Amino acid sequence: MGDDDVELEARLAEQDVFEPSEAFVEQANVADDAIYEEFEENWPECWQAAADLLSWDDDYDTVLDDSNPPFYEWFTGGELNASANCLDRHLDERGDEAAIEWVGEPVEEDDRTYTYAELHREVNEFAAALRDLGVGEDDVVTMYMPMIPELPIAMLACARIGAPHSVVFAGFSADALATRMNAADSEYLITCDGYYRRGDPLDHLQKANEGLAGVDHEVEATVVVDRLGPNGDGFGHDLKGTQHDYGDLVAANQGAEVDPVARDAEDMLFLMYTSGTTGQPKGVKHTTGGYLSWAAWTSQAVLDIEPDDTYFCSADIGWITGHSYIVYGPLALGTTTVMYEGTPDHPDKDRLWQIVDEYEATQLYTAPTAIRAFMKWGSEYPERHDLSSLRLLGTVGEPINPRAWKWYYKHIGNEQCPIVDTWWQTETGGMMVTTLPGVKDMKPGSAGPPLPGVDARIVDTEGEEVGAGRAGYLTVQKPWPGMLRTLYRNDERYIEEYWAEYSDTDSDDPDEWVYFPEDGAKIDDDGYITVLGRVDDVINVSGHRLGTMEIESAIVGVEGVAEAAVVGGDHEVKGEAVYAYVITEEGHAGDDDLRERIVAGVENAIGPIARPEQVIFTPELPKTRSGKIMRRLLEDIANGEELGDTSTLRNPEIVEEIRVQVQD
Ligand code: 6R9
Repeated sequence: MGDDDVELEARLAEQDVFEPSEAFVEQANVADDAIYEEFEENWPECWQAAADLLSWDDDYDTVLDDSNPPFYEWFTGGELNASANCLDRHLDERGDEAAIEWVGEPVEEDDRTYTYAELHREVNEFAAALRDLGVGEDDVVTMYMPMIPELPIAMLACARIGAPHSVVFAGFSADALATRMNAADSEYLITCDGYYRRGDPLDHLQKANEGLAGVDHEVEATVVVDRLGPNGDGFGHDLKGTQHDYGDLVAANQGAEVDPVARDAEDMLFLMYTSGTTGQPKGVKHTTGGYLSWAAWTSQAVLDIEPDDTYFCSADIGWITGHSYIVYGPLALGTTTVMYEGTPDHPDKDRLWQIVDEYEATQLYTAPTAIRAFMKWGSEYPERHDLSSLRLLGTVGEPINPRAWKWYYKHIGNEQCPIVDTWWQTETGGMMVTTLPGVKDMKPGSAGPPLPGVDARIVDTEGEEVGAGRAGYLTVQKPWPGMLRTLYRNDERYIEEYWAEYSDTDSDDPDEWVYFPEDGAKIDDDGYITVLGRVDDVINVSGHRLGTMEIESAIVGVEGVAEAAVVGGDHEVKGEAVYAYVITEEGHAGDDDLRERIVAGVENAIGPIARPEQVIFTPELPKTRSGKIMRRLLEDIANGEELGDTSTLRNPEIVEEIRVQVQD
């Protein structure tokens, strides 16, 4: 630690409340505290403010239809098109301004700027091509693509013709792709030949083709973007059959214009699969009117985005953060959104700061796991660059510890930028709990109060509100426009997963319905919420949600494994890491070979992000007398913590045997 850091720690360590700077407040999009009361008194009509940020082809009749909870409908009767809202309506005033600044891996020096006019043009051309391939309204189109501009182009092209997209994170495995295409009966895939990772070309089409082999229905067409050019020749891929080259399709449709399809506000804009407690991922359904207005309103109110900004979110579009806050929110507001390909430590550990400097980014939205890594690498990396263009900083994905918060505040924001710590989920569509940066003080470690009009409360197991300081469960007691509408083709599971816990599921009174995000939390006297983490069997690795069941079933699928239990253990940078406790089958040794096959099995089934940090072989798992695995105990072992009373276990002797392996 340098002298500066020592001084910073001393000065900032004591401080637990931070005010936004006057300079920020003066220009903030929302600067009046009265908004909280106004929205509460005027709920749900207050959400017209969000809908008003969009252009509607047909006005809506009702703000909220809550006649059939929890199947809420927003802005009913309204019609709009998401691609027209993100592109066409900006053309007159901002046609020549940058819509997307794409910063590619620094291999080819091929950064690209798309003005709104250029983006509009290519989206139209590709939309025409998709139609030619047979894509119709409501056909689900899957995208399996890394951070290349053709991904947002494809998303907007689908939105233009009313075809919902389902983006599968490029780091997911072939199996994960197949599972998601099967679950959605998706007959179209858009992918690419490969991409660069730390300077090296990586074969992606092979993985896509393996995934396609696992699809249980006919695939009408696959579109392949040529990202690597001659650098991909070594992979030897030839497009065959129903595979098309993206470049050829766009060229063949040069200058084509496709009228944006007027979609009902409640029509599906996209599906996004996310991990749950069971092995089967959940297909979260988002709609055109509610989702887009939520993404736009929160981008304006929380990220303080204005059209003249150059806004930079370092997330991947394969996750919800990228959907809402790289693509839809920023483009709906007509600003410049920066997307980058690669990793924050290549070619050097100043990649993000280099981008902020070069593009003069005004906001940076990133994840605590990244901030913890930056902190570890040291402040000399940001110090190499001029970061004075930044006006606001944000974090998302997991709780941020006060030390990391303060490092971010000082070394990236120069104590001038407010930080918004935004709690939300794939299911919520956009931000729910965070400070409004021009209005509220910040408390490091605490996300802040619920946004105006959001009725988030902390309750106990009975659903009763708990007092300040006590841990409980986070709930949302009123619907909001950006909420998921259901789990795709599975209304029952939608109710079971999110509502059953605290609702009277026989009632048609919306007051009896409470949304449960499966996070633990506490609240302080000022109404600031500190989110404590998941309370289900989902772990959060580097801000990514992984179901322990999914990982366990991958491990049990490996030859030689009899049983497995997966838990999250604390990790300095990743937040949580995967710990796998494994019982081998008779005749199989728990050796390095099996360990390697287990790691490979998890990577094949899910992807490298789910790779176990440790595989611990054990003859038994600690179980209660009723036969339940004591996960809490396995977590304590992973975290090197003192183990409490184990005498109620069926097999207490096993605990010490496992502990010695992990902790000593
Ligand atoms: C946007 C996103 C959602 C889960 C969520 C919670 C955790 C997200 C957080 C946070 C504490 C924050 N989470 N933001 N925990 N503070 N600011 O991350 O969506 O991938 O669906 O994950 O992430 O546990 O339930 P998703």
